[in-house]
Amino acid sequence: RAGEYDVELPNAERLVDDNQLVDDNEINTEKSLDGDSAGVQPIMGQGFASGGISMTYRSILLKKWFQAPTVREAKGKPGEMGKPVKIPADMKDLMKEKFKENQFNLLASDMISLNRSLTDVRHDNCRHKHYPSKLPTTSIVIVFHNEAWTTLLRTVWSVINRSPRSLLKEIILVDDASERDFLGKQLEDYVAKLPVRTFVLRTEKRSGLIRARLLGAEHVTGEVITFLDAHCECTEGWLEPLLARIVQNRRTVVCPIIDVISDETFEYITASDSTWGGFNWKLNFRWYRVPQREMARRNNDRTAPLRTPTMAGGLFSIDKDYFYEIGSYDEGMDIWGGENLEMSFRIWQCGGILEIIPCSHVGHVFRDKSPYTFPGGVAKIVLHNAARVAEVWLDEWRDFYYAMSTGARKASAGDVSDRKNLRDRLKCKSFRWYLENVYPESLMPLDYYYLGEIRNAETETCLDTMGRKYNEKVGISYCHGLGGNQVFAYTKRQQIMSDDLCLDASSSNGPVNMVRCHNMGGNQEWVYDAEEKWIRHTNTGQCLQRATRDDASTPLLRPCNYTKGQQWLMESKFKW
Ligand code: LR7
Ligand code: MN
Repeated sequence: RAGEYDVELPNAERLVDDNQLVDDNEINTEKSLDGDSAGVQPIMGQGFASGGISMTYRSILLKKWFQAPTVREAKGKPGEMGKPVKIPADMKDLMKEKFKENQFNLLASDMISLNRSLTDVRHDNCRHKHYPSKLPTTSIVIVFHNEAWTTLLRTVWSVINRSPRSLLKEIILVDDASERDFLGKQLEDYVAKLPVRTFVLRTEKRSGLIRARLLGAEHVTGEVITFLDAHCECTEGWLEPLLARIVQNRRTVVCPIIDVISDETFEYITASDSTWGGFNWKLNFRWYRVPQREMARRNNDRTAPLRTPTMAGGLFSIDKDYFYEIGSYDEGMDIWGGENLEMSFRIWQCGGILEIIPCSHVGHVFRDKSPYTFPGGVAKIVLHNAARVAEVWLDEWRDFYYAMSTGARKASAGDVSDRKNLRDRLKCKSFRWYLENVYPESLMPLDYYYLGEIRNAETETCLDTMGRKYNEKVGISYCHGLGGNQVFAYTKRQQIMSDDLCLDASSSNGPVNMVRCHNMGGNQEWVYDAEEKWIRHTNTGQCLQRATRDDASTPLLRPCNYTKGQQWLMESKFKW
């Protein structure tokens, strides 16, 4: 329904999905799946070719390291080398039943070795890169609520098996009030026997992933904190390039490429290396194609660090002291959501750098639904967290967020004064600076004349996306004044946009469609004449006109004729 907030369920979209513009052929299929990476190739210890250790890094603490040995394929076992697991037909019912526990194929996960082998998915040029022979140590922090045994421990084992041992200070598991027995003493006994110091911390009550991570971070003794979700698999050479980048500049926060572990088959699927993080008006994290300008900045080297406007949030490394200097996390955020964008904006606006390191690959089980409860309701929690982001970091662009729904306007951000003080204390730059310098491609336009409803003067109806998707006609309906589908921005680039959709016409009699904004004028350029109140389509010279009785659902494109049916009011300047 119009104006109602459709809360995006916590189903972080897959990297290889929808029109996120990722080519299929970038999924890596070229590698032989049989043991081509078996055998150790020691390339370490011989100094470093590029960069060097920055003087700001506390170099006395750097450890000499040697590459971890490759995990060999256990021939004949399910899922080895990242292959998909096939469930026998007579087990399909059991499989469906178990799927509900974690919203992934638990039966498949349980069949796979905790030490399963994977292919070396890195770009060829990554394998020959040299990193400093001394790197900082890291502690791995993994928070979980009701995680499955096999996914949790496969995460832990993949860290142990594929990280240079001397760089691995400890693995800290933070149990966020799970209700599963095996995550109690059984887990503690198990991790006590691991070859790397590993221990379990527990939150007293369900505190959400943000505060659980803060608890884990307090116990970190390594120089760098590396956060992982509890259903990941680290691949060969994942850690070295992350740590090496931090050594060069300790204000760099680095993420691996997040590959896809299928929630259905547990197949390991390499993700695109030309994708970065963005966000929409609702403040949902989204993957988008990396623009040409960033490719050019990297001299078209696909293995060079990629500056990303935002991060997905679950998998990253950060210098421990820097983590606290820059304000760790917002403790006022509950359960899930928002912290990824909050940290992204904070890093960029307060003098840091956020990067994806393409030579580091870690798989993550992406799922469609969240398996756990959101005490108090999903909408309430997610909107509360997002409102905190908007209030503290977005300046006037917070209007775009609030415009999208009454739900967002009603959800309370709570007290954000501490976070605003932090922003002042760190002398962070404005959101305008961020849009200009970090993310000019953002869906939030840098300059815009208007944000609000667009009302026809004759019929008192308003342009309305009707919640329709790409390449469908724009709608028109009675003005409800609730924002959401009836909110449009008229931008300085002369687009009429709603989130990622722009009004677009390709022939002089319409229709007027909603097409993904391309920011290149053309069929998406409209001139609003504030005197005459007409909206003229530049390419066709035609004017936007109210709907007719024959088809009351969509406005028309007709020769300009000075009638009231072609007058549009942009007056409800959006106030939340
Ligand atoms: O109350 C909770 N307590 C927890 O400890 C809720 C969750 N958790 C744990 C949970 O068990 C898991 O280990 O927190 C971790 C993340 O939760 P997920 O796996 O349900 O989140 P996600 O993978 O769907 O969501 C992404 O966005 C989140 C926003 O809050 C976090 O930043 C996640 O870490 C993040 N995951 C990734 O970045 C992996 C790539 C996904 C994408 C895009
Ligand atoms: Mn996850």
